[in-house]
Amino acid sequence: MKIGIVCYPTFGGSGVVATELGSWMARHGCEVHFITYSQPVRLDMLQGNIFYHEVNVHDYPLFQYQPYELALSSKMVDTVVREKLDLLHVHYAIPHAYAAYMAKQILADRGIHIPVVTTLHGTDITLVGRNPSYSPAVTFSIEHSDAVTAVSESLRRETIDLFEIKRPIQVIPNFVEMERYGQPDAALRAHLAASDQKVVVHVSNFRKVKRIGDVVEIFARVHAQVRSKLVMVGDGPEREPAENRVRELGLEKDVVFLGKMVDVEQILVQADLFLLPSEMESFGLAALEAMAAGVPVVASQAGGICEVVQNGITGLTAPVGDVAAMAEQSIRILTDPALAARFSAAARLRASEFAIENVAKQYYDVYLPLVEAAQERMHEKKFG
Ligand code: GMT
Repeated sequence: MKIGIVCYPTFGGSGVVATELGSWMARHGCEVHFITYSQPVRLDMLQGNIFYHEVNVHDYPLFQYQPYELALSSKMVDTVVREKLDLLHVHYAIPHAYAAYMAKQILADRGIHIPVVTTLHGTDITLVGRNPSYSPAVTFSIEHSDAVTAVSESLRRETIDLFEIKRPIQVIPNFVEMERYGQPDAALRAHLAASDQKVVVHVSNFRKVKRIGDVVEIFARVHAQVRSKLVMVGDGPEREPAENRVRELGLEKDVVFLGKMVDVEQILVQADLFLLPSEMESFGLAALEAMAAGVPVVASQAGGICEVVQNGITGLTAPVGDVAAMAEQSIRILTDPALAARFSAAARLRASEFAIENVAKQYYDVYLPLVEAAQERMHEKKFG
């Protein structure tokens, strides 16, 4: 099968899911074509069956805003025709589902029927998509996709509540490659923290929804009672205010900002605790990755997090913004080795339920009947 994947090529969860799903499909005999504005950060171009088509938006002084959707639709049309693609899978509704709808119409005009699968990831619905400036176009393009998937039951429900969607939405969760999460490296651990310090980790794109301020406040309370170090991985608009707050609290020696990292698992396997106090989170891929590394999670009860982190089994959860509760929960885990070991084992076991080989297959099962139906339709048109 020849699949075209459209995604954001950055460090965000949707880009990671799209890239790793594409790599898995390529390893399992599909030809995978990424169509995006720059090469996805986690994409291994040396792996066979992987191709990359860059969307170029040409600057023209008349335009205050450059028409990316137009360039993307045209690139999709061009790639489908040239590479004889069987299906387009777009990750993140805005503007990808909309651009795919246009590409599909242009191709239909040329007698090519290309099925479009749209995967909803979260903020494309819960934050950006619901904005009245976008919602009619988002509703339309979701409704006109050939199949729609959402990464959690929570996101599926929210999509139905917020938009008038009649088309069924299938839940296919995020996934992990369990084999990537090996044993901790003693030298790296020694580099990150002193031997008597606990390592607390947070990974995100440092946007407002992540409540980075809460991460710092929770850690400040933990640090007052447990010798510990906070390792912050990622970058984004909330990093600077967080660094300022860390300085105000006098914690700069024990809080380290590592910036963006491709191999996050190297840090996760060193951690004693993972913090995710987000305002909203359709799934919480970062928490799942921590669990795959056997790390207990303390998180907010936002969106789909509770479908991943089992309160009292793989970690502990509290209402959004309840910094005191999350600090108390973190201290409990960090000071009770038996509890931490129990959570750690259960976290890894729970993560294995989201192993890529189980989840990627669910996407393939969505693709296959659509591709077969499209081929049949084109065959009928040609031969009557
Ligand atoms: O805001 C982010 O975390 C990035 C965003 C994205 O689309 O890149 O992540 C969303 O998609 C991830 C992959 O499906 C989910 O695991 C995240 O929970 C979701 N983020 C939010 O809902 C805030």
